[in-house]
Amino acid sequence: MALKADRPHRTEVATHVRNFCIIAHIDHGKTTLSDRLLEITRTVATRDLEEQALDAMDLERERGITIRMHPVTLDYTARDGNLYRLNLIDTPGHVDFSYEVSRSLAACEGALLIIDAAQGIEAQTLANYHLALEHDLTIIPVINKIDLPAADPERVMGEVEELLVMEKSECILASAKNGIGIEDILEAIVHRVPPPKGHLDHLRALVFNAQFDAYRGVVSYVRVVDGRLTAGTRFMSMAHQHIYECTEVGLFAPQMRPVESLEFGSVGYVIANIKSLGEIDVGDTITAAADPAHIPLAGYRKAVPMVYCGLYPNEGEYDGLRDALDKLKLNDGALVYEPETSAALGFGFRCGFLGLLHMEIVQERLERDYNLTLIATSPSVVFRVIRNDGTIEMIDNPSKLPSPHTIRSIEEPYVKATIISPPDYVGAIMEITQGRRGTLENMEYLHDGRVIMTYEMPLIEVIVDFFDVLKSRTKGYASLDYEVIGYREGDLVKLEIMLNNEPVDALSFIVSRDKAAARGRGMAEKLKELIPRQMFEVPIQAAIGGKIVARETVTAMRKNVLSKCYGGDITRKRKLLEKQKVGKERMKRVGRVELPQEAFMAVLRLGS
Ligand SMILES: Nc1nc2c(ncn2[C@@H]2O[C@H](COP(=O)(O)OP(=O)(O)OP(=O)(O)O)[C@@H](O)[C@H]2O)c(=O)[nH]1
Ligand SMILES: [Mg+2]
Repeated sequence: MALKADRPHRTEVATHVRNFCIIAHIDHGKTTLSDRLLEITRTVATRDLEEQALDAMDLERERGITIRMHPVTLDYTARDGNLYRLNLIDTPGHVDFSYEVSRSLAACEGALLIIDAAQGIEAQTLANYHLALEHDLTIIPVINKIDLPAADPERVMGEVEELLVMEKSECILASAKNGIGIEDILEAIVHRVPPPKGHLDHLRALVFNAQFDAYRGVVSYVRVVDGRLTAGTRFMSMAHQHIYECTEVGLFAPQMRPVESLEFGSVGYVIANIKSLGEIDVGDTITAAADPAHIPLAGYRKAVPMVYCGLYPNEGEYDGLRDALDKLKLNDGALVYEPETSAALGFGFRCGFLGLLHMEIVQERLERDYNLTLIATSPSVVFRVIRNDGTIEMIDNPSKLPSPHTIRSIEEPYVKATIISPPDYVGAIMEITQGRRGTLENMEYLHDGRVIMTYEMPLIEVIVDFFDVLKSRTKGYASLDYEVIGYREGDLVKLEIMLNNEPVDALSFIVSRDKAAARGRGMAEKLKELIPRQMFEVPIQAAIGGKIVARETVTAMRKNVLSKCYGGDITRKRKLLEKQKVGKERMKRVGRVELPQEAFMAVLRLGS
């Protein structure tokens, strides 16, 4: 279909609407600030307001982090006497979820960039700032937590001038906790963020998120760009060319509240008879079925899984795991999975995640909400393998790596990593990154003495506990952000682990050749610590291309837990046996050897 420009229409301005998102480095106070905005605009009564009200998921509340973006509509009477409708989107700060941020940006004209007054600009502050610039948003810097004794707003304003090239006078000083500066923030949104522009007719709406509800089907989160959506509107999804009839539109207030219509410029939800999330894509454009637009709205970055691992259930739980993954997938577009079999672990799934935190969260939800016991294999990236005959294969599981003599080259994903740290730790950072094949691209000193270092590094080196090591070596002061920049050739080999003289596919991993032998030794030592003694001797070997590079042995022992009970108290004995059973649940029998979950994740802890 040739793209025809949409007919010119008169552009209107929704004078009293403002759409903005809240972005920041993790923990700088986005969700707490949202609380204050909900409170001051009486969107939620103070007595009903729980802390971090928008973090609705159990996991979000427990961990104190935002995982999902949350839209909410506020009505605010400004100092100029006018009533404004503000659509706010709270976003997650962790690097794994930066795609959630890019979704939110596409629905807004402005962004509040929150900066912790004690910590200053961190790696994700910069990353989010650049994302907001790419989307042409008006950025309002908010220096939060000025109530903290360690707060130094002057210094942070200096950083804003230096790094964000914005005026000091544009900064708003605030404390989300103590309610300082909240009205100034609202006024700045009203006066600095431009109102949305669009056409009165000729419906176009951007689907920036979608959730599945068991009773109502798909709830699409939309930003109406042109025209109007009402119950009864027949609309078409431009990506799939399917036509639906809208049954309800509404606002997030913060619960879903039906309204008569969503006009251009507004943010809300749409319910139609959409049975599964596969029928509508996040990033899709909704248009009127009777008079469709020709050009879909520009979307945002799609979520690409970066990290893969195998998830293996206990015996008899395979179907349960499949159902649970199907259900989770309904509300987690970034999760991918497909069945896989492992010689060692049996039937399971190969799953793809945005990063390690995402992986942890999915695993925790599967275990908790669906009552499964899982063994996770060590995380891997996707390698690009070029065979001698020129064919290319994408390998997300080290055990699937073809035999070395059929391979011309192996390429791996690289990232650009940005680290911000006080100068005292530069030496430590250089040491860590060098050990991980990082090359320093740039190093800059800020006025406050801190250093911004930019590295190019293989992604696998970043996901394998880089962040933990960085945090511990810099006493928690360094912050990290990274983005994938493409594939590069590497001198890579597969390291195989053998237990009891049998290779265990689930323990093999791909590593750079010059580090392979050392990693093999580290792995063998770690496994020796982790594998409980069995009734027989267990040899552990690490091999590269059939050549053994390390060997350890777990000596045999007969373990009798009951020997601890002197008296004949049978309930006590039962308790002990029960306890042992619980301890065993996370064990997997591989050949004749019982392996604990930690053994599969040992690769992750080799660096520390
Ligand atoms: N002292 C002080 N603490 C604050 C302030 N604002 C937020 N906090 C605290 O900072 C921590 C993080 O706050 P959140 O609002 O969850 O931060 P966030 O930016 O939403 O975090 P993520 O969504 O996980 O990126 C919490 O313990 C808050 O209580 C403030 O103004 N002053
Ligand atoms: Mg939050």
